[in-house]
Amino acid sequence: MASAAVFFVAQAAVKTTVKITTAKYTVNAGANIVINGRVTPTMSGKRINLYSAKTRTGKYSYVKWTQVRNGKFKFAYRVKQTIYLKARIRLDGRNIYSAPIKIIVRQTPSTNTNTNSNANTNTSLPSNIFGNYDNVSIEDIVNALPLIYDDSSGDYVTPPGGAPPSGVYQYPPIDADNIYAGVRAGRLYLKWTLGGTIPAAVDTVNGNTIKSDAFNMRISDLVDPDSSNACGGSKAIMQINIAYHDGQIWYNPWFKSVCNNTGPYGSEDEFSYANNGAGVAHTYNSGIGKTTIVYSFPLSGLNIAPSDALKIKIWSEAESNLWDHYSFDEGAGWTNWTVTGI
Ligand SMILES: [Ca+2]
Ligand SMILES: [Ca+2]
Ligand SMILES: [Ca+2]
Repeated sequence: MASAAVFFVAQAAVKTTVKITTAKYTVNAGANIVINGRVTPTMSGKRINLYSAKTRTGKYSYVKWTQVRNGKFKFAYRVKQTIYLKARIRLDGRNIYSAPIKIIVRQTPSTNTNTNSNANTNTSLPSNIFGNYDNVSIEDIVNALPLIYDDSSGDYVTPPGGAPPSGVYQYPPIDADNIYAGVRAGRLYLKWTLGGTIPAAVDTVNGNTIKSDAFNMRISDLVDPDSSNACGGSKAIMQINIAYHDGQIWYNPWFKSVCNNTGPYGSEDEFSYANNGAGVAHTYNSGIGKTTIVYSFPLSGLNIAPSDALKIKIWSEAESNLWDHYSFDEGAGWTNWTVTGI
């Protein structure tokens, strides 16, 4: 996978400025641009938004966000076409804008088989789907996955932060119902059944524009994960999010594993892991337009193996233009899970 490093430098003393040291980069279509940033002072927990535009002076649209950890932040952005990116940092109530970085994309095929080429030809899929997905049928795997967690339906909860003051909205596409998981040929496959259909176009509801639906799972190998001082007892965290922006829909499955720091933490965003990587959304019979989401990760990246006796904890969330947690669902806490080959 091609990657490139682009550095933002923000200096916050009396006057805050944002400086970009690399303003142009040329990569192949489908490459994963890694944007590393440094912030001074460290400002842990500060949110940084990434925006994209088709021209330097064009309208910039929100792509994704991350948080500063120990003075650093990082975005991974998969590029399809020549584009401009910039990060927006909010400090002391003011928005600090960076200058645009031009990402020039050569339209050559990527050699990464996990990379979406948008040339998938299933006629049921719109042409505006991007990210890491594969439309080839894996129904034999999906149908063999054992149930690992049975969540209730319609059981939305309000998380500690980011929710509307009157409580979260009920948004069926993120309402976890059942979760299935199993291993074949070195990959962990996961399937969630949901309370509603994942929208095939940007969804506007209750005056909110839904920006992403995200499904999360943490893995622990501890008897009592919550007593751990290392990444909340998690040896790995997995997410798939489906993001809607610029008329595009993006599948973003990712993982982090092998905790490499210890608390006390200001927030869970300060957990740090040695490994991170991407997974694949399997969209033959799930994903947008369906009431299920199926995705997979390399077992080696997760640092787990068949027969491992572990624990899992799950949650899911929808982000809107107004609320980080427009809707939220979670499991009942740490639940035993034995990694099963299928
Ligand atoms: Ca549920
Ligand atoms: Ca259920
Ligand atoms: Ca629940």
